Amino acid sequence: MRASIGSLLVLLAAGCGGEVEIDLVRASFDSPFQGLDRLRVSVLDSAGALLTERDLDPLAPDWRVPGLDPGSGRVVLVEGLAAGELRARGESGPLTLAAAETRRAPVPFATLPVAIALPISSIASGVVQVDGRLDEWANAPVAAVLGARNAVIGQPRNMADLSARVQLAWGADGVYVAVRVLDDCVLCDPLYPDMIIVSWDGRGDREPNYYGPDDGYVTVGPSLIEAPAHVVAGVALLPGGYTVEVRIGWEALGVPAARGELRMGLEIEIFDGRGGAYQVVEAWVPSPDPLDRRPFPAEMGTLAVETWP
Ligand SMILES: [Ca+2]
Ligand SMILES: [Ca+2]
Repeated sequence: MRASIGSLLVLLAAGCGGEVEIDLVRASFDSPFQGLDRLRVSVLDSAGALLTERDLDPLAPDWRVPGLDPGSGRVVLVEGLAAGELRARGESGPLTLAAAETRRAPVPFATLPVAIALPISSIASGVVQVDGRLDEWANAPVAAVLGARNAVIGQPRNMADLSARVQLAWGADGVYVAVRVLDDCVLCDPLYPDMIIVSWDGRGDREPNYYGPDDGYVTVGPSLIEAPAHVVAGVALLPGGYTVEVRIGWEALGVPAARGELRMGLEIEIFDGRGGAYQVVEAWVPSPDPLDRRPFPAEMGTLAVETWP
């Protein structure tokens, strides 16, 4: 089955006939619609304010959100719920909704422990420099978010205290990970440096209690970068947090360069240090003890390398 199902579209219709086709890209092995009793589509403005929200029939072939005013910086959030609990999620990059123009944009839509990487040529602009600055990712969709629900140690006071948005892509050189971390106290404790750790299981063979040659991790924060061979990372400080960019080469992942449709293991953890401890730690897929050891491949979430368009 092709991963990109063209019929799963959300049509955002502006006045005067403009339209953005939101193409919900799924992984071939994932069933993000299964068991949902509610599919909620929200359109937000660039400041995160809700412009419109509607429930859609999860079984319908496509959906229409009409009557939006033209504008830029619109974000489409697609959430799948079962018994009131969030099960699946997708989020577009900022979209421009113009009158009398039809465009198509991808939104990776997956159950929560699955994240989708799209071709970097489709979602990032220009040549990606792995320097921690995420300019190239300005229009890319969001593959995963970390927040209070991901807390495994402590609890963040709010999103500004500790949260993250993850964007994923792949290309000839490997898998790219871009993370925007909100942390309102960066570099507050030199003994407990703020950082993220990205871990992978390149072959997706889910070793239960050891790391194979296709598995590894990279540690990146404003005061440290520790990367194994064939992995490069960069970091940049921003007001209210920091941004991280990582490229994991195919050599580190132990697989040949992808042409699409690969399944791997992936984990992302963020650490917020202050006052002599890591006060809050969030893990994209909760793992046993992120301060004690890295998750083994069998404990990681799943990364789907997919093609689009
Ligand atoms: Ca960059
Ligand atoms: Ca492995």
